[in-house]
Amino acid sequence: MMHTALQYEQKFGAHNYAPLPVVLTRGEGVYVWDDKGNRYIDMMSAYSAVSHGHCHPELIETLTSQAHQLAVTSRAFYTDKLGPFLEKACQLTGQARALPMNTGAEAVETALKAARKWAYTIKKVAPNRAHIIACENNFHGRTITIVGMSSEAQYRDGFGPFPAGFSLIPYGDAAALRAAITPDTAAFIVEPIQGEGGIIVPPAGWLRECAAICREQNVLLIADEIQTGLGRTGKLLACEHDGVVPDALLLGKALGGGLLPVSLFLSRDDVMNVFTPGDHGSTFGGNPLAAHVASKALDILVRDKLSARAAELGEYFQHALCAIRSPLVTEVRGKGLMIGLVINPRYYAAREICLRLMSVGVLAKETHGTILRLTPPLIITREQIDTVVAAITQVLTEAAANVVHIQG
Ligand code: IF1
Repeated sequence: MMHTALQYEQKFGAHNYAPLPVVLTRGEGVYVWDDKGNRYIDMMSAYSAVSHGHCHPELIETLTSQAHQLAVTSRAFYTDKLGPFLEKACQLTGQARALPMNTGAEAVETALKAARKWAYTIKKVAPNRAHIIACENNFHGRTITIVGMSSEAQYRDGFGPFPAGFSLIPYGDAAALRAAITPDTAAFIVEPIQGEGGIIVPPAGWLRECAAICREQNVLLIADEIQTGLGRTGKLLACEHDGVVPDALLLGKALGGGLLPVSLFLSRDDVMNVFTPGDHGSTFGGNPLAAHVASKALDILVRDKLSARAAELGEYFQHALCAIRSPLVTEVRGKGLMIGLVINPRYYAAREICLRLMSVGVLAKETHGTILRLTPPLIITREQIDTVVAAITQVLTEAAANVVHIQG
């Protein structure tokens, strides 16, 4: 029996997402098309994995030429593509070494393992006593260890028991970090801007203060830049806004050029050297196809100045959004092209606004019910931003007109 694309996913898939009712069939740059030929501007860019735009021609060329040559070998052997990629990533980020994985969660798990083993072998924490601090409202992935340090009930419900050795502090609170550190503390893992948490930008200088506290207490500062990194917030790394070079760094999403899952755990020599052969690994981690595509993705990021572009266009975009002055919007926040539009839940759920935006050719996704995430590909133009702002203005104006009484 023939099913529609929607029915296929509903009938044969797991219901772990509630997608918008649109079936995408094609992508090019900032645009995607559905199965009816409608074109949309993509304001999701796959949660910032498509910063280079959909099906970037140079990245497609890199992918296909390497795919014809050598794709997956395992790490049982060296390849000609992995080393140059790791060197490039280290040079760009100021880290000494990089360990390649595939998904962000795998890189996060790698960081947690490295931090614990560093604590035992270098900091001399007693066996099985290593403690790691994270922030309330964090998002670092979906594995059992990672959701074990989440404060979001839905991410944890039904998946316990969770590994011990984690505690949470309020995001943005340096005193709480200092108070939470014990002699057993191995690391503090933090997103420079909380993405899933609702595009939460911490107070300026907070990350720098955390770095100083970690340095003073011999605690590893692990920056999870899987979403904020690679130009998204207007700098190559969001840590740069506070002049911080973390002890360890996580990259993912856009690193794969919008084509492949590629992630990295980067750190200092003394941290990375805790791994000895056989300690840790991954079937696909560091494969030559992924390494070559990711290396090209980094080249394009630098050549096309996508970080500076995100800074300039993000400011332009935020300014235009603030100028809408809709009574339905309680706040516009973010940095670079990582923007959150907060919808007043008294009037609409953000998802309703997303559905209305879809009908006028803009695809966006809500988070935590009230925040519209606006994270377009970094190649977006001013003209395309103007089109999106016009669509948002139209939708908010029409939605506000439907509200019986807007309280002043
Ligand atoms: C979902 C969120 C975004 C991440 C940070 C690690 C990971 C992510 C800062 C793990 C992944 C994705 C996962 C995806 C939705 C999306 C998301 F809303 F869940 F949080 F982007 F904001 N660190 N974030 O943002 O990377 O293993 O997915 O490659 O799980 O629904 P991954």
